[in-house]
Parts: sequence; structure tokens; C-alpha cells
Amino acid sequence: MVDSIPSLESPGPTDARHPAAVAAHERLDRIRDDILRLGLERHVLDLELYGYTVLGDIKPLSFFDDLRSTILRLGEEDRIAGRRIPLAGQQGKSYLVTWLLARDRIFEEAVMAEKPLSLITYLMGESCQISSNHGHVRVEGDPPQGLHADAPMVPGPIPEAPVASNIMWVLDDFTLESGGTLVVPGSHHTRTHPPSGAKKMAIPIQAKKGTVIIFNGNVWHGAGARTVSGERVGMTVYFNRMYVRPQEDLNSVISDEAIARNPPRFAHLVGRNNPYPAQNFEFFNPKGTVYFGKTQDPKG
Ligand SMILES: O=C(O)CCC(=O)C(=O)O
Ligand SMILES: [Fe+2]
Repeated sequence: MVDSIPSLESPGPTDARHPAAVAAHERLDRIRDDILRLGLERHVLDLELYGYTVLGDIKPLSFFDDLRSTILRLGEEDRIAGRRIPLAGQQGKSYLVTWLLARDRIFEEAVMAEKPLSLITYLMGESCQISSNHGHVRVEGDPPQGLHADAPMVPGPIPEAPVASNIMWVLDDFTLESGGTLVVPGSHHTRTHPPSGAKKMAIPIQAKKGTVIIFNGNVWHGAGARTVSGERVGMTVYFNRMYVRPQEDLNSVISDEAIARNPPRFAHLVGRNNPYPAQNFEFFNPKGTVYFGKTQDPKG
């Protein structure tokens, strides 16, 4: 608990609440304590008002350089192997670099970075998991990505508690010309997918290389068109609720060694504790049942 901030009401030893209610309260306390300890209050306000925030002071700039060069190296590997994933059709030059977390240890360090993870936990609760970790390389000449909410296959009205949310690591300056992400501030409150014409409401996020952007998945956004030479490299760490199917089956590709060398939360983030999908009902054990409780807690 942060000393100078009074603690929330707690009945102390006379607490007669159901253990699940106590546990839910403690989760909120942990989220609050982390936000205060890390000085992220202004970013929480941004997330509430606008649905996104730009965060600095996470890692040295050299770490961002290393992420960028590793993504480009892996993208080149994909091209040579004939498995590069186009982002703007077969004629386009922009591409996605996938399965990053399983391909180099630097990405383990990135996904565990404390400040971005604390804000994602504020949005998605402690139980959220990583859906995918991708490099997004945008190249001049390709059209912008369509505006969207990160709620694929979810019919409107989209749940208020976002089913997914994203961290975008800014590995090149994001501006209108560079092909930075476009966003409609405040649109997460609509809880709808963007209507046609929403792009007239969008602005480019101005974010310097060396920052990360945290998005509530319900905010309307999409990559802009790059109109200058070179490449815009961004890296997403995409999170989803435990009940959502992840984009990448990380649990099957992350080794036990990677689990052992990382903080305990890493195992949960890659899906080690998710009881689904299963081939038998061994998940129906005391460990598995932790995740079957009813909850009204959007940060559960
Ligand atoms: O590349 C970007 O700027 C945004 C990417 C994005 O929103 C997505 O792929 O869902
Ligand atoms: Fe998106």
C-alpha cells in the first residue's frame, strides 16, 4: 500500500464477506496500488476519457532499437521462407511479423514491462492473457487499415469490459505521414463497431519512438497510410479475456524453460492456466476451477 494515500475501507478481522468478494476487493487493491506506485494516474484518466494513452519512460531507447531490428530480421526470415503475411493485399508492401514471443527472448522482456502491463491490467483484470505479439511494418503506398474496434466477431453492443486490448510499442515516430495509428478519441464509450464514415472523426496519434500506446480494445482505431519512404515498425502485444480464443496458440509453443526464467505471471499470460480447450476433464480439478467462478467484476 502506498503510504500517503489512504487505504480503501476494509472491515479487517471482522470481515464476514464471502471469500470470493474479499478476493475481488483485493484484486482491485492490487491494481490501484500498482497504478499509484508507478505514477500512472494520468494515464488511467486518459484511458477513461479517450480510450487510449501514450506512455514513456519504460525502457531505454536502445531496447526499442533492438526490438525494431529483431522484428525486421524475423520479417526477412519469413520473406525468404515464403511465409510473409501481407497487411495490404498481395500487391501491397506492408506486412505482419507473427509469433514473436516464441522467436526471440527480447519479446519476453517486452511483454513483462511493468508499466504497460499495469495499465492493461487496469483495463482487463489480472486474469487476461496474451492473444498475440506481432510486428506491424507499414510501407509507403499502401492504403490505411480500416478503422475498427479490437473486438473481432463480437456482435454489438460490445461489452463495456473490453474483450481485448492492445499495447502498441512505438518503434518509429508515429505521425500522420509516417503511418501512425489513427484513433477516434472517446469512441470506446459508444460500445459499437465504427460506422462507415468514422474516419472523418479520426486523428493521428502523435507518439515518439520510445513510447508505447495502450488502447482500450473498444476504441475505434487503425493504421494510417504511410506517405514517406522507409518503414514504420510498431509492435503489438494484444491481450484478451480468458474466455476469448487467442490469435496465437502461445501455450503450445512457449517452452517450460521460458516459463521458468520469467516472473510467475508470464505462465498465466501465455495460457498455461487456461482450462480450455481440453481433450479430457482433468482440468476440472481445484486448480482449474479457480477460473469457473461467477463474476460481475470487469477487472476479475
Ligand atoms: O498498425 C497499427 O497502427 C494498428 C494495428 C491494429 O490496430 C490492428 O492490427 O488491430
Ligand atoms: Fe486494432
